Amino acid sequence: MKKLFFLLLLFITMSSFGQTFVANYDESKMPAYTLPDPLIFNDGQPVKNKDDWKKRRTELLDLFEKEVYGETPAGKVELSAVVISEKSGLFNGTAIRKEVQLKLKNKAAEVVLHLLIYLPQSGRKVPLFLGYNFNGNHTVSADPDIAVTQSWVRNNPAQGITANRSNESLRGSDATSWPVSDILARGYGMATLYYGDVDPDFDDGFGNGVHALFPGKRNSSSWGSIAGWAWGLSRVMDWLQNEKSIDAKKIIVLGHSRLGKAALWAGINDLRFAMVVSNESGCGGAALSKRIYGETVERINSSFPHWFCLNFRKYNNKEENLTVDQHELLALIAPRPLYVCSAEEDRWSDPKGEFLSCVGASPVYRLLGKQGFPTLEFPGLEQPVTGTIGYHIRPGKHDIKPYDWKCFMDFADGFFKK
Ligand code: GTR
Repeated sequence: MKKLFFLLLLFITMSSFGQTFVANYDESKMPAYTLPDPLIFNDGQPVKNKDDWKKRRTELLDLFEKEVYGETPAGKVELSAVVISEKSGLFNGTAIRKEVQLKLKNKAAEVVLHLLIYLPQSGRKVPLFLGYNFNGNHTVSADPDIAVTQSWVRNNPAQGITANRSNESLRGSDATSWPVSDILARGYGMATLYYGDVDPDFDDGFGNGVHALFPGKRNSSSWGSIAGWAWGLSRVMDWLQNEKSIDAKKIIVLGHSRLGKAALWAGINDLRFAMVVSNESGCGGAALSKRIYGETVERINSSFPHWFCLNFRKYNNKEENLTVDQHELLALIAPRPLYVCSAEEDRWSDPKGEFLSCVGASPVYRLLGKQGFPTLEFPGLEQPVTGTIGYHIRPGKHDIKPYDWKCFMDFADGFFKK
């Protein structure tokens, strides 16, 4: 009997491993699909004016919460901050670097975030980019003073990461993603923190990270990690907005890849963010789901079962049943400026699907009296197109590069440096 059970288990395991996922990269093999219209209410009535949009926005937000990212708990936390280090005179006497510890606390738990901030030393209030980093603040710059993250990180024996702890050897390893001196030279500040401080990126049943602050029974629309990361960005905003050298009305939230998905959701839920940047956020980010190109809903839910709410799994291989698509997600940022970028070789993130999302979000911007996205034509490489929504595709792989940053800043200049 035991042997039979074992054989059965072996069979089930082997057959599930046997189903290798083959991504579709052929436009001609995409299903025919119709995108839902962001300007039609769920009951079929048209959205005619700005007041109608307010109601429609609530409807759409509710759908994305319940069916995709999960609902963020309404409970509050206490926030306290301690400046851990502060150094001025960096970059030839032009900049200040600060490390700030933010403690989020309530009766259930305490979560500690470590913020790394660079500000021009001008003393003027500056616009600022806020975004998560993937591997810890010490990877953002080779500066030996930045504390090595003590939070959980994914093991990577090739980099000497074992026992889920980072180390000195990674210092500055992600510096090309954070061109600090360029950012400062253009008059922007920059704040970053390790996303694993907010929620370690593995499926632990939502016991750790910010989920621990709101324990209790979970249901099919309880929040996942992306919503947790987005919420964390808002808590950082709570603190940044009172900083005297930061212009609280010009804080831009940005992110690459999974952190781009989190930046989008943060910008949507927190209207204090003045602009949003999605860099190659792909499936569950800026890319349309219904195209079935590159990463799919089924694939993302199986690789990362903790990112979205359980309801999102209803759409595994059934994208046609989604009543929303990601152009409507982008529309929820309106009328604020939004910049989306793709990379040519990053087909997994579906560059065309990201571009079409910008096109699809545009009518909402126009209803609100903004330009939206100025073209229906997919632009050439390194030819940014900009309205209130901006987009570019650059050559190369899935990454965030100084060129991308240059484009975000060119775009942001148009709104914040007038
Ligand atoms: C991939 C995932 C993408 C994207 C990416 C990243 O493995 O499939 O959705 O988020 O990770 O964050 O680098």
